[in-house]
Amino acid sequence: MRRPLVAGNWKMHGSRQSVDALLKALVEQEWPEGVELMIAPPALYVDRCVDQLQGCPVKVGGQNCATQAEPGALTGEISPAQLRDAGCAYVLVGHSERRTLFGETDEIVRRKFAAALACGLRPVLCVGESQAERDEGRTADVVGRQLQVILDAFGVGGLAEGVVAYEPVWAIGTGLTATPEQAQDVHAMIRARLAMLDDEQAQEVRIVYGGSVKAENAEALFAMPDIDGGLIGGASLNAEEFGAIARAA
Ligand code: G2H
Repeated sequence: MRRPLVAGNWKMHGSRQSVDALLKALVEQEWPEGVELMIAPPALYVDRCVDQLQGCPVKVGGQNCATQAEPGALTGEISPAQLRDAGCAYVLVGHSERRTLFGETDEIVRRKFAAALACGLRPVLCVGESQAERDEGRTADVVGRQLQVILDAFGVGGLAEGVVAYEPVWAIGTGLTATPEQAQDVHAMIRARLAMLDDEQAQEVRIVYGGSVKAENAEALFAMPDIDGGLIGGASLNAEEFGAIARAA
């Protein structure tokens, strides 16, 4: 049985004051048993999140990391070793905003995935197609290519150490959500691709959905057989709504 993961990606939101208020409200939520929970705050606030979530089942993750674990002359970067040292359990890699706005290639994503695993972090590998790619019928090609880079390097077993997040770019922050059936189709395609390599391990890999998930659409998405939770952006900035989404998993 795969344990669902409900993760919040706070992106570049928050101040010390608003983060403290959100953390207080998160601590007061009723969290479901059997669901893994994580928030990825801006790196500056990781420390206070780890401190203030002591005793709360919500884990902390990074939104991004450097391509290497070792210290070095990389101004502005944060290594996965530093995230681990600060108390993170997870790190997002290859989010579409990193790929499209910051030029992250599949090769950079592969190196981040490797560095995260080497530090004992669980990488959340984000994959997904743009609207144009979907319209051209290239969803399977694009998602397949993004996965293959990781599979070539680490196999299905390596991927199972992390999590796959399917986030169709056209559904991110747009209010447009993939229907449960659209999302399930891609999740099933991903799992089938993994199963061709290793059926047993493919059943262990968690594939979460991201893209305008809210309390009102979470239950239908999470009811799909290959959707193992969600990566939640905007709606994770509200503790009550994030709690409701977690309880729907
Ligand atoms: C997709 C998602 C979280 P949102 O980026 O990663 O954000 O739920 O705001 O679409």
